[in-house]
Amino acid sequence: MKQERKKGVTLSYPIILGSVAFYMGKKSPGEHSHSWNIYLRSADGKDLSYLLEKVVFTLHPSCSQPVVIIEEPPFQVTQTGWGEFDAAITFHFKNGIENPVTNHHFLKLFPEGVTVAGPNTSTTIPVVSEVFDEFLFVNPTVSLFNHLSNEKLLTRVPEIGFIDLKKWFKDFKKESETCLQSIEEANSFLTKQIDRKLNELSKLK
Ligand code: SLL
Repeated sequence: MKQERKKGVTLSYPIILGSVAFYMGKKSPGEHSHSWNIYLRSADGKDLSYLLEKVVFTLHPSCSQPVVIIEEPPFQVTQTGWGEFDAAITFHFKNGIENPVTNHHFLKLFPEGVTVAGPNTSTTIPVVSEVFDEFLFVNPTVSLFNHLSNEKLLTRVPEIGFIDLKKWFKDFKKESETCLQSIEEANSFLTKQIDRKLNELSKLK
């Protein structure tokens, strides 16, 4: 069915692609040293099932289940393994509002600069890797536009699941505020420097 579209409008929806990996230590079954989750979540804690029909996680071919299809939130896959790899994550949108889009997430098992687990590797603090991204809807359908513009509708639907993982999630809102503050400070510093130089130059004339 052809849907009416809102021309000249681009809507963005903030998302996070992430992974949380726990070293299993002595509990490791055979060669599998880690248990991990790779997931998609909304950056603002809202429910993505309005937008998504399914999410397809294409993992490394050596994984026991290399392709996992998730049709309900939470959009996550949990497995055990021994190595890091790049997972492809394909988003299939509801009612064909957009064509499917594929993105990638690198599953990190080891902390920065380390390639194997050592005797001091924690089994309780995981390696968390989260990357901020956005769904961009160019000329969105009118129903999607109305839904995403209705803040009340969105806030009423909290994100489902992720109960055990939630405490490891990064606070991107706080991070972006800190980042914005640094940019503002840098901006004001540079403006002052430029003014000073312009002042010096005007005196030379
Ligand atoms: C490496 N390039 O060599 C990477 C590949 C693949 C990891 C890592 C499989 C687990 C299973 C698994 O952990 N593969 O048997 O299901 O380090």
